[in-house]
Amino acid sequence: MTHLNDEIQKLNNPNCAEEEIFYQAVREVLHSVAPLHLSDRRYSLHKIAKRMIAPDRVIKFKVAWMDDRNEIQVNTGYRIQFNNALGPYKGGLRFHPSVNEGILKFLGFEQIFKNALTGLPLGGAKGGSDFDPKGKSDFEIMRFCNSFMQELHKYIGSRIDIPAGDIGVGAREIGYLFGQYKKITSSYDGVMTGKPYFFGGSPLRPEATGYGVVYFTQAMLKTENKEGLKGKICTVSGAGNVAIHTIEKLRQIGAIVVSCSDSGGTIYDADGIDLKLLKKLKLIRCESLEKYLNDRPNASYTPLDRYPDGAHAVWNIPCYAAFPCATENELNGTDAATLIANGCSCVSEGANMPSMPEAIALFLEHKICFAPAKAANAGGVTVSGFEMSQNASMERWSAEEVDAKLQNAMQNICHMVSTTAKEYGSEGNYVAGANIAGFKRVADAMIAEGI
Ligand code: NDP
Ligand code: 2IT
Repeated sequence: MTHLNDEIQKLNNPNCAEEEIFYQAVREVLHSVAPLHLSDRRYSLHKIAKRMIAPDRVIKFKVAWMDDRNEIQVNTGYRIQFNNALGPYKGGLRFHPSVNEGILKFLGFEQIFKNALTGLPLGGAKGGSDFDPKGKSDFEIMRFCNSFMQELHKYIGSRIDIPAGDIGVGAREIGYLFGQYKKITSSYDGVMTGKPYFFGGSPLRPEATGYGVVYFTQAMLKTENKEGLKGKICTVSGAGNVAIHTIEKLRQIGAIVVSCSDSGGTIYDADGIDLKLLKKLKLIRCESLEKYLNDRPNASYTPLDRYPDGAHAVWNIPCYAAFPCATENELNGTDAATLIANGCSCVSEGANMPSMPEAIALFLEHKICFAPAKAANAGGVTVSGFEMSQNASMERWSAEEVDAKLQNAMQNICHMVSTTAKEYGSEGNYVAGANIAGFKRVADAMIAEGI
């Protein structure tokens, strides 16, 4: 335990503001795994916490590319290979102006445990760039991806490190990145997941994260003897890949989804979000959500992402279940208190670490069914794992097969998380269950593999 306490102590004095978000993620995991350390001395003896917090390597590189005006632009690229105790490094790439080393370290750290929970042989990694794809032409995106891969290809491989998508990286970007990797190496292998179906992608990979969130939530509500989602009002934040497919699956099972949001504002549509319209606006045209009102005048749009008191418009809407699916730290203590006061029974995280620590504390205190990201959104990387299997064996699975396997995987994760929480004295606390179960799997492999 001294070793664990030493590591926790250091986290209270982060030496760099950029790293604070990483420390936020680390603090939560280390606090959760204290009972594990008490029950088994090996984790302290092998200094697992100290070793787990340090990424295996941080790769940082320059990405110079030519824009449409023939001007040279320079961005920074990263790949953080965090831990490969369980399998090759695996995790997405994020292209967003906010990207820095601290954000990618938090995402890579979380990915280790999420991937461990899937039960697949996958290590944890994350990467990306401060490049902003918004407003760029297809050719600019292609030239940026080509330059990015010019450097990244040295560090990845289907048995080494397999990147995928995340914010700002979808099928188009994966296509360009994969194409450039193939050109440089002459190797047609499963070095990336999230590829379009017609050249090696898995059916349902685009849908997998959002569908998985709903499958996990259904399993959690059943385990906790709570009412299901059918006929219930649900709120969703975000309007990207994860949000859209969460909304799609919620609608398929008969829930009523009344909100979505983007970085500019929030839509509230009491009649239920028009999914076809949302897809047209965000997946095809990349428009502001405000345009939703042109077709649905009875809906409302709140342009401010946050009210002056720090509350978020999405979480002001009364609901049975809330699904934060946009980005990290998008749901604060005020939002959590409002959700609880309005009778919310369940919060399920589609985004990575969307709830701030004070929000999570309130959810747990009030016995809200709370599904933490590393368990609830593991469906995306699970189907990435299925894509790797299909590529390696030169097989194609049907959408029905992938869907059945995804449902099974999310139910298994839910079972493991809830039984682990119970075993370590925190029944119903899925944060503790997910952190302990994920940490234990990785830690046991690290001990067995030696230093
Ligand atoms: P997309 O790029 O498809 O969509 C992101 C959405 O979030 C957009 O609606 C975007 O708004 C909004 N958004 C992004 N940054 C901010 C911000 N700083 N403030 C407010 N809104 C913001 O990304 P994904 O849907 O793929 O990812 C969403 C979340 O899910 C992320 O946390 C990601 O890490 C996580 N995740 C993704 C997985 C995947 O398979 N893609 C798997 C597991 C987790 P706008 O349109 O205005 O930019
Ligand atoms: O956060 C995530 O799990 C992802 N962005 C998907 C990772 C993957 O390798 O599919």
